Amino acid sequence: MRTDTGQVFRLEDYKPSDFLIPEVALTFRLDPDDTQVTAHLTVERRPGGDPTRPLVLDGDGLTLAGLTIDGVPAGAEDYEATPDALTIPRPPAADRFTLTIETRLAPRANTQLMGLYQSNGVFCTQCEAEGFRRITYFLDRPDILSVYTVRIEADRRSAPLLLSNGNRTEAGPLEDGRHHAVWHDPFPKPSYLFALVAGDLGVVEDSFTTASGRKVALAIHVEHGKEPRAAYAMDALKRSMRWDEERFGREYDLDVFNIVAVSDFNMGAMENKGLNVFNDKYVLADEETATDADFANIEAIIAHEYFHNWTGNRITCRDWFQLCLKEGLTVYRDHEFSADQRSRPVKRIAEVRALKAHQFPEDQGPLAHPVRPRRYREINNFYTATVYEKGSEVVRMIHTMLGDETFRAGMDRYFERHDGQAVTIEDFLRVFEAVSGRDLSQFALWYHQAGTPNVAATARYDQASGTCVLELEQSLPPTPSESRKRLMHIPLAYGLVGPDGEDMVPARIEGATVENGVIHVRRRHHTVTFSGLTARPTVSLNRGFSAPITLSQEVSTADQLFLARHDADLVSRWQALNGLLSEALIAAFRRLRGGKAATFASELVEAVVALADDDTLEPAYRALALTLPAETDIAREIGDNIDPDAVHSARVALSEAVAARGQARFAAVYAAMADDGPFRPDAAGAGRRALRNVLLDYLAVAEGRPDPAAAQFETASNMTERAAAMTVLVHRFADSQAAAEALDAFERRYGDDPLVIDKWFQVQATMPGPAALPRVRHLTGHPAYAQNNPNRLRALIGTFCTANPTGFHRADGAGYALLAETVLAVDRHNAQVAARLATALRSWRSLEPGRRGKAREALLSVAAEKALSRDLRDIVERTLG
Ligand code: B3K
Ligand code: ZN
Repeated sequence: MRTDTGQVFRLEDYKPSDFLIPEVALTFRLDPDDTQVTAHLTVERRPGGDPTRPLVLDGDGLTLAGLTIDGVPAGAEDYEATPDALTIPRPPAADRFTLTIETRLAPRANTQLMGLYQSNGVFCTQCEAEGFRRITYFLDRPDILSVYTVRIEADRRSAPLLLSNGNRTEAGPLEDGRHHAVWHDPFPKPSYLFALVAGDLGVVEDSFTTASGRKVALAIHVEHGKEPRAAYAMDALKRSMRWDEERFGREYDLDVFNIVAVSDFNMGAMENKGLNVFNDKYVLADEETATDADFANIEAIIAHEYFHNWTGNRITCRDWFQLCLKEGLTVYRDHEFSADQRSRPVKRIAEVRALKAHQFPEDQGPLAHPVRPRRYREINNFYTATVYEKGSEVVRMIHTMLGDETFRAGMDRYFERHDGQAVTIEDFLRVFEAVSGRDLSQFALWYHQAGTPNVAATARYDQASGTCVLELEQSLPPTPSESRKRLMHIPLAYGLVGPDGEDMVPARIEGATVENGVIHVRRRHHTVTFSGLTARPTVSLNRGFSAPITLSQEVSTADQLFLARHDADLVSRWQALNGLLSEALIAAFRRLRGGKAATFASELVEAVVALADDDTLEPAYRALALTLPAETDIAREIGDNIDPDAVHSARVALSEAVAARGQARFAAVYAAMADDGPFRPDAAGAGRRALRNVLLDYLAVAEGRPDPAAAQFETASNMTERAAAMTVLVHRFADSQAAAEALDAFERRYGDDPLVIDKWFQVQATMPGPAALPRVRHLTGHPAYAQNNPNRLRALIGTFCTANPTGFHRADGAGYALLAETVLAVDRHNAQVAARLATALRSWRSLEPGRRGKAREALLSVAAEKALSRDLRDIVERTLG
């Protein structure tokens, strides 16, 4: 575990290092318990650097086994080595010198899954953010760019495959059943992009010819026997490579591109240059074992890591405060890719839902931080929804303001000007200012200020003059350590929807800059006047979710319903309906809390039902619109004093009302959406299955018995249908024979396939009500469960704590106790995963007093532990505030 010195890193303290390391030659003599690493570093003094400064290399838990300086073994007075640092107080005076550093590692014992470790016997590395310093002493910071040559030696039988970054330049046998390979990566890169893999894996091979005619060998390495399950990932990779050429003019630059899937991985995947390492969950898929959601995730993550080759690798971050420079931008690029491959409005709605479900609560709670944070204690805790998802929204806003052509010109300029550099958000914004001639200084606050801005809006229409006056007022709530906020530049896309559903075009607009359907809100208050209108418009605001804000709109239910039916923008249409549903659910929650029954307006229920057979809308869209706001969404909208049981009851009541009214129509559409041909994981097929599965839930609710779901479970020909049926059974009819039988059948069929059993853990972990907790505790003793595997832990405990509001937030606090106990146990072997799990309590302050007190006790019990990792202590202390 890393030493927690309590040190805080600050953006304003950034200083270029006094030394550079242009070349690195690494030799690994791999052994599970005693790997020898020899790092031969070419060190240069940075021109202008301070010549009297010592050279201090970062380490993390290292033991120095040997050191030479310019080829001469170092004497005791020449250096000081601790687990955390190697200091050379008086480095050679020359401009250029060499260091040869030897360290010894035990990959098999590395449970943190950072640095060099073993997963199922496969040697692999994870270096972002600061894992390279667990391999050797180094200037482990992203602005040190080096050319790497890597020699790997290993046992030939257990590790026939030897991979590192770049192109392979040499390979051959050694004595004693060992062999070696040498890899050279000609592109200077930061240490966090270094990777090595050695093991015995199966492979799927293919090739890609770039736009300029270069042939690239592609390979995806997976466990033996799982090769057929990598076909979709390979297809997604080739589509990603083509798309980046067509959309951004970016070609791949090495002769080979390798992807390796491992089963022990702290997160989703890693974009190491030429050698992406993946959590196997995001590589392996076929219709029998993966759902449509899995296929979509694989497509998105394969694309994301590939796109990093330009946004992250060729152009990297100057320091970790700039993380959003690569992550926000690359998420934006993978969102656009998925939108182009699938349905744009459906993709956008899914993004908005994810943003509201994950980023909004972060931004509105104790862990709120700017897209570009100014300080951190542990950088791994900043791979957040804010950096990634809000970071992507900021790039999207730049695109919205500049339009396709100028945005592309800005990106082209960014690649041209900064290729091979480690840069900042300021560099990024500057290229867009240059190509557009705009001043983005106020807009830049999106990177600097935390919190979700709110825009309050009212519209009034004056028939006599044909004018519509829109009052807009922005506000930004205070967030931890930022009480005073500056006014933001908010690009608010809008439409004036006429009585016939067509957009109306006003003759004149005054009161704000309005261009291309976007109102630029820059002051606290704007009065925007649209004149020359022939009828009363219904104002549609924040179309396409152009800005990641909350909107408080004084608008009648009739107008909302009108937009829900007629807005030309499908995302806004969904937002209008979703807004109405949220309001209805909040009202029902309040009635239930007051001891009354929940009731719902029949026109709202009918509006939902009518979507099911609206053939003008694609099935995927209908499926999304028929999905009621999640319990966590309702809770977030309510804001404080949350009683999760009442939220749950309100939602159940609304689903019963919709189910009862729609039953006959739902049954007809359910039948019509049945698959008619072979399984296809594409958007159209997935959309039909999604609609069918939403309707299945309603049908089971309407009938009040598990039969429809049991029937689908029996006859399902793919995992999407099977898992959905099992979910309806377990969530709606937990005590039924049918639910028990489905769980048994699923376990028998997939018992030895960990990724599939994760779905079985998940469905039980999300079972509503107090019975989930004993079930989850019991499952921790299941032979397929393993707390030291991040996927298993997340499937069971992670899912329980983040996606089961009534189960986790049991009034007796037993859910919080389970979390505290698990977090402490995991922290002993994997700090990063423990810290991530602990964020499940980030919204504890919004609970009703009884639960709030119990949640606080659980957090305090964790904080009281003396030997916490830096990762976990940082999260727990910030959460407590
Ligand atoms: N860059 C990695 C994430 C690394 C997380 C380190 N704690 C994957 C990605 O965002 O593409
Ligand atoms: Zn990324």
